[in-house]
Amino acid sequence: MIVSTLDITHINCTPFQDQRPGTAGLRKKVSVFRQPHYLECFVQAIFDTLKLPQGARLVIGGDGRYHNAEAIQTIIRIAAANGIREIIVGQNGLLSTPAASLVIRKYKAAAGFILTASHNPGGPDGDFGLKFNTPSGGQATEQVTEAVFRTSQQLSGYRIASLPPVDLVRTGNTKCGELDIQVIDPVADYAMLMQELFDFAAIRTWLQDGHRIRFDAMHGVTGPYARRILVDLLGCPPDSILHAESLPDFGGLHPDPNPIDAAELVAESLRPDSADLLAASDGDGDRNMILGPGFFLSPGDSVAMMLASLQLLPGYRNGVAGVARSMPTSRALDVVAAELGIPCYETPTGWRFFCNLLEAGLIGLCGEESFGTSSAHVREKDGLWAVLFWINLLAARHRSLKQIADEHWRHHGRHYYQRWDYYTADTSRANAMLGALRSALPGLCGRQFGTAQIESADDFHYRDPVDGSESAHQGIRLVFSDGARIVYRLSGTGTAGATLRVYLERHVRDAAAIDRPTSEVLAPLGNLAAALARIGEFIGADAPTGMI
Ligand code: G16
Repeated sequence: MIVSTLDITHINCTPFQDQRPGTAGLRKKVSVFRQPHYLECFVQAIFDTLKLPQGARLVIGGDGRYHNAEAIQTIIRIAAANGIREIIVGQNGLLSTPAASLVIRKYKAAAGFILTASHNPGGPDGDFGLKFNTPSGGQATEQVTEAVFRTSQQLSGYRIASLPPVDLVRTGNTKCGELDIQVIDPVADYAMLMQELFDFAAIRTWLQDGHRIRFDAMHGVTGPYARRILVDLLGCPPDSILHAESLPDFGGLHPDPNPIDAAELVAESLRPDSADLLAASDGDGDRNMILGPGFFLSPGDSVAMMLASLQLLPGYRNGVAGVARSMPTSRALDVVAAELGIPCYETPTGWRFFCNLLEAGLIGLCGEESFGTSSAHVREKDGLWAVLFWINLLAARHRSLKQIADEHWRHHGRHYYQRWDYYTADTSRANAMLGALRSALPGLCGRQFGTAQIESADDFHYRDPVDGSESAHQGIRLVFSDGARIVYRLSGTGTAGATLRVYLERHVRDAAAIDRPTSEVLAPLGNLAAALARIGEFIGADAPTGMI
């Protein structure tokens, strides 16, 4: 029992009813988080639920978005009042999400707070978010986040210590009474780990041979990481990095590495003088997009091709015990896993569902359609890791990205893949649509459409193989006899209205048909998906509001 000499106050307030975390933490408009007591109550609900031991160590860091600086000071004061005695925080409050996961693991922290709304826009009118990770470095499970939500609804107030603002600009140790605060270089541990996993010497040689890369940090947290690793350690010219400065409003950009939001990079890839590899990461550095000259690599293909070449890279010479993908992600990974004779697990959307599998050693590589890929080196998805993986692979295989993809597709067939999004301001309409579709499922199975039949129609239900926990209603899927599949689910990361996501996939085995435009191949399936779910009728949208 530690007797505190800190000046701690209990503030009474009315609980907030809307603090249910979504796919990855609690995400709300900045204005919501800035309401008096809002952040404080959510943080208190986390401490009340986690019941960390007195004197525990905590990691704090974020993507540098607007409101991070103030929020970090608040979290430090509440943490101190709740018995935390050691805090590790990234310099200037920065830690990319994968680096935070690494720091939590490496320094054996009891928990970590990551201040991010990931790829969501920032700034005073943008989004803010907070997620908390466990000692494994992974996000809290759905059961824990639900418990936090229940606690938040019954809270009578919060405890807060009176402390001067902590200087986050200089690295080093500070003592505030019995509280020890260590401000660390956010990049050092991460850069060290990357050098263990990848062949930096081979990459340097590849770059010296005249190959070029281009990395778009989208004014998110990865700028300083890319500068240290790509420029200082690998020798890329500084102008290889685009939007390198971390800015609180991401320079007004939408920091989401996809062909729509990273259009500038896509345009560069189409120029005759394109770099050999172009890549982008998001606000908090956990997502990645990979491009080659005139070529976009879909995330589902990326993880499948990574598995196929895994053992060429130093950190992965022994292969992996298994792999996993989220259910809506393309089944390209399954095909490679089957050939290698290793299991491929199918989980609900959300990186947290991979964590038990990683922790139990059942998998060593996993990926999602939402531009997330990672391995067992941390317990979050990792944008720069994926970029380094691909650079290392190009250097090791002496092939272009497109050549690697073509060879892969000729061998395994191609999984054409696209996501159609439909936004509605009225969440009840989207829920009504999914409800109607769910009721229609029994009648859909066995129905014929052209030359294909629906072989199975269900609402994905997951049972975690490690702890047996169950997660219901994780997406409606229709599997067709001709290699096509449609999946419907609602996004869990938005902060207003609802976005219906419709995932379209068609596996084509014929080597003569692997080079067709994706939208041409999938348009009929997308139209069928809209008709079957009566999207126009329920949501009032005749066409998707976004296609990725
Ligand atoms: C988050 C999760 C991802 C998940 C994605 C899905 O990504 O971390 O695991 O795939 O959300 O988003 P949605 O529910 O909108 O389809 P991030 O990068 O926002 O943390």
